[in-house]
Amino acid sequence: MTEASAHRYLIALGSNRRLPGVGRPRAVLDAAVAVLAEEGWQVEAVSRWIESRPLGPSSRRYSNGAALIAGDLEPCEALKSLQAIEQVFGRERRGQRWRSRTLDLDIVLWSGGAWHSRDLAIPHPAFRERRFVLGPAAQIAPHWRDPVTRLTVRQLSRRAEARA
Ligand code: PH2
Ligand code: MG
Ligand code: MG
Repeated sequence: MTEASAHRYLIALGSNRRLPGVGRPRAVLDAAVAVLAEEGWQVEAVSRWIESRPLGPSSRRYSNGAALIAGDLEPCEALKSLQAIEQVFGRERRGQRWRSRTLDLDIVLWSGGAWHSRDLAIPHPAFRERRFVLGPAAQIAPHWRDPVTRLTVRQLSRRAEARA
């Protein structure tokens, strides 16, 4: 029998560049989920991938999705694990903010509630306005409650759709 994991995270996945050897953005997201599992995360649920218009300066469309992952890493260590996976997929952190990227893995919510440190804020500060995060997240974690607004992911998703 395996011990239950200490922490669960709702993460958002995004890609808007193809990666040689892997393929187009959707294939990058598929491959990222496989690497999450290889790195020891328990992948409990994965949304469908959606296509979305880029928010910000990039002109390429994104593939986006969400996943529920469990493990024993605390938020700062979890962020490092996700950033190491981004690097496996050739993500460069130099240069323009929000430049197009092969893989973006963001922590949206954490089972421990809110977290703030120098490099990391949970909940993700912008997730309540992002339909490309909330739509997929509502597929896999509709009842998860945002610790700040006390609204569920489904309620936040419906609110964002109504405002669009
Ligand atoms: N991520 C960004 C900036 N803009 N636009 C879409 N559609 N999807 C994203 O994942 C995204 C974006 C910064 O992380
Ligand atoms: Mg990111
Ligand atoms: Mg992001």
